Amino acid sequence: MEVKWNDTVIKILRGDITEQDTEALVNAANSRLAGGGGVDGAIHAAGGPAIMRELDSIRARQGGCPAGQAVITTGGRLKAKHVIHTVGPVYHGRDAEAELLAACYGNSIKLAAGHNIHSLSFPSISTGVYRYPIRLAAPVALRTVFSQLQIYPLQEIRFVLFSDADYEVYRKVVTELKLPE
Ligand code: AR6
Repeated sequence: MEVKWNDTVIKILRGDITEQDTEALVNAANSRLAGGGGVDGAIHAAGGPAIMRELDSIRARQGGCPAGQAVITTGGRLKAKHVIHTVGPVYHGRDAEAELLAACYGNSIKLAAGHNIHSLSFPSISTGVYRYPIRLAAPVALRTVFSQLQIYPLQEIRFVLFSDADYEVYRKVVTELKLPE
């Protein structure tokens, strides 16, 4: 499905984020920026070793990346030129986790805008290994992106959901959501 928000086209689709041709992809990384399973593993596998080489130098410079923050690297062999690595919270049901999750989306858009990136694909951050329930994560993701686009109006945002069930949750939430004016 597709929604227009001011000057931005927002697409919600079922698919593999590594195949997206937006200028950048967002990766659901860990705070060591060490690679892993899930979408992180898929992005490194598809993009090749150039991504980890850049993460190695970021790690040497600043250590890892705390939850809620984001760093940017090349996309290596991906169609996307850049990967923005953000670190979601591990879900325990505390209030602070929603804020950290929102910060992942907000900081990713801010970093993209700062690098003159016009189109960006997001996975559903924290809802795999980090166990954030997608029914709770989807409204946080959507609300934050819609509101951040008022400050940084990118041309296109894609939410790329890996399963039919996740796609259905997003579709439902986006139609139900009272969007910021
Ligand atoms: N395209 C789109 N979405 C995907 C793909 C893909 N190719 N592969 C998986 N997903 P997860 P997290 C979905 O676990 O919860 C890693 O080991 C998946 O179905 O990748 O933030 C990192 O290194 C789920 O809905 O990320 C961290 O240690 C969503 O992506 C940790 O996992 C997120 O699941 C981060 O956990």
